[in-house]
This record gives sequence, structure tokens and C-alpha cells, in this order.
Amino acid sequence: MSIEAQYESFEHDNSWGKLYNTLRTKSEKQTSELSTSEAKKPDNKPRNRFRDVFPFDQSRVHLQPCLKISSDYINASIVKFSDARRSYICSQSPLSPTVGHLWEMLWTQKCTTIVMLNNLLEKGMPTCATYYPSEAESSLTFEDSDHCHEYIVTLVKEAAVPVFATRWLKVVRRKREGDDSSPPEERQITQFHFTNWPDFGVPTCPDEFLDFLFAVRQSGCFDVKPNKQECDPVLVHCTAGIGRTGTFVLVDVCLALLSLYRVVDIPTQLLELRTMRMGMVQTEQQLKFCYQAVMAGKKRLAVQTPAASPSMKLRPTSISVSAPDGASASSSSSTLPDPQL
Ligand code: PTR
Ligand code: PTR
Ligand code: PTR
Repeated sequence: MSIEAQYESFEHDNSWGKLYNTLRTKSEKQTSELSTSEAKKPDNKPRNRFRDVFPFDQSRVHLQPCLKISSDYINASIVKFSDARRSYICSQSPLSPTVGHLWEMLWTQKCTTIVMLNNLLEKGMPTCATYYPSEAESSLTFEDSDHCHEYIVTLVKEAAVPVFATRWLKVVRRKREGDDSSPPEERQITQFHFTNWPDFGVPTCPDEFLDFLFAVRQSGCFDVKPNKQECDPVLVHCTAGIGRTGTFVLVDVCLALLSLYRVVDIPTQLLELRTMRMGMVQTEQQLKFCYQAVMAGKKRLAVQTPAASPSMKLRPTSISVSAPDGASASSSSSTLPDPQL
């Protein structure tokens, strides 16, 4: 069944809640054996923002403490969709003691793009420690987990449109104790910050969200380097890193799969996503929004990629595309095509 037909059917039967609960139960069963022991170690407790949102051990990001003194734990998960050629790191927003860990992770995982979906204050409560400067030309300095390096983060430029801001950041990493053999290194990081998405809610309309998603895509952050299977990881975070983050990733992955294979099953991809980070997509409204955004995004992509474009043609036979009612699109080819945008 097409996404449109599924959508109409869930609307007609008013069965979004039923669908969401069925998927939630299925994902609980699928992941019941996955451990979260590192997250629950007493030493790591202060590194978790919430007491019920943890990365699975098997897909957690490991920090790389240079002296191997402190824990390598951060509440962040590696989320890879090889068929879609996508790689993300999904995380909670940093707490004051973990801001340096966030920069250590960005640096060591070679992330140069950040997608931020929460605001610094929500319902009057701080929901994210300050990890980037808000004044142009100003800098903030953070330390990695073993206090070996400093990260000096400067806001180079900021541009804002009604629902999102783009910030260009410069990051310099340098050894704390003088070590002439390793001069400071510098990288550019781009942050895309969607500012109109309440916790447990949805954006005002799919178009507003798609303007944001397409701006992120147009930056080239999802381009796949030669001889790589996926793009370099893009960091996506909100407050807990599951509701809004899960919604963003699910829509982007489904649109990438649609461009590549012309067919995708949203529930199948959500179940896959939930094997990599728990609780991704937190409400039935967020799930319904994913359908709406994928349907609207599909139309936009069709506009941007005329049917004559070779990249829109159906894939070669080495790529098997399953029926849309269940199994996901899969590929046996090591040379996957590039998704549109
Ligand atoms: N709002 C968070 C929550 O309820 O999950 C706040 C919180 C986070 C409270 C951690 C307590 C926490 O730690 P502990 O489980 O040790 O009390
Ligand atoms: N214990 C928290 C709560 O239920 O409020 C966990 C939580 C917080 C879960 C925020 C999801 C949240 O939304 P998001 O992932 O979009 O920040
Ligand atoms: N506060 C969130 C909630 O109660 O919905 C925290 C949470 C996180 C709950 C994950 C459940 C989670 O997993 P699932 O949605 O698969 O039950």
C-alpha cells in the first residue's frame, strides 16, 4: 500500500493511536534483549539528562578519553541506514558537565554539521547547556573528558529566517599542557537550529519543516565521499534526543529511500530506527506528522528532480526492493547511488 493510501486509511479509521501503540509494543519486543548497562553505571548517571532515556550499549557513541582515565560514556547513539546512505549521531542536549564531551564527540566522530531541534529554554526551564556562543565573534572554551584538550568555539556568523537559524562556528582544538609537537587544529561546523518545535509536539506544518530539512540537505552534509558507504555522521539533537530527533531522522531517511528506490514503508523504518535508539518518535501525532512530511517532501523532490533525470530511474537489479507492506528496501550492491539531495 502506498504511503498516501496508508495515510487515508489511518485517517478514515482514526487509528493513529492504534498504529503507534502497535509499533511501540513491537519495538519493545524487538529491543527487549538490548542492554543499556553503561548508561546506568553510577559514575555515568550525572551524564544522563533523563532517568528513562538511554543509548543501547551496542549502538552508543564511545568518547575517546586521551588518558583513558574517565568514562567514555555519552548519551548519544550511532544511527546508520546503509540503504539510504545516511549516518547520524542522535543525542540528548548537553548538560553543563557534558558540554566538553559533546565537542570531543563532534571532533573525534568527524561531525561537521549539527541539527538542533529544541530551544535553550522550554516552558521556562533550561533544556540545553550553552554549547555555542550567541554573540558574533565571541568565543567559549570547553574541555574534553580527560582535560587533555580545549575546544575554543567561535560564532563566525549567524543567519535567521522565521523558523530556523543557521550558525557558522569555528572550532579550534588545542592541547591544554604545552605540547609543541601538536599544533592547534581548526574546523568549521555548521549548526542548523529549528526554533519552532515544542517538546512532544509537531511543527506548525510540513512545509515549514521541509524548508528546514531541505536547507540542511542543500548544505551537502549528506553527500557520500568516494569509497564510503554512508555520509559522515550528522549530529541531531533535541532535549532527550528521541521525540523530535526521531521524527527528523525518520522523515529524512524515508525521503532518501524514496529517491533511491521509489518505495518505502514508514513503520518498517521506524522499527529499524528504534533498534538503534530507544523511544524514537514519541507520540502518535509525531508519527502522523512523519507521514505528512514524507508525502509533501515526495512532491517537492518530484518537482526538483524531473522524471527524465537518470537518478530518478528505478534501480538496477542488484538492489532488491521489497513489498511496501513489510520488509524494507535493501541492497546487495556496494556501489549504491546517491539519494536526491
Ligand atoms: N526530568 C528528569 C527525569 O525525570 O527523568 C530529571 C532527572 C534526571 C531526575 C536524572 C533524576 C535523575 O537522576 P536519578 O535517577 O538519579 O534521580
Ligand atoms: N522523562 C522525560 C519526559 O518524559 O519528559 C523524557 C523525555 C523528554 C522524552 C523529552 C522525550 C522528550 O522529547 P524530545 O526527545 O523531543 O526532546
Ligand atoms: N518519557 C518518555 C516516555 O515515557 O514516553 C521516556 C521514554 C523513552 C519512554 C523511551 C519510552 C521509551 O521507549 P518506548 O517509546 O519504546 O516505550
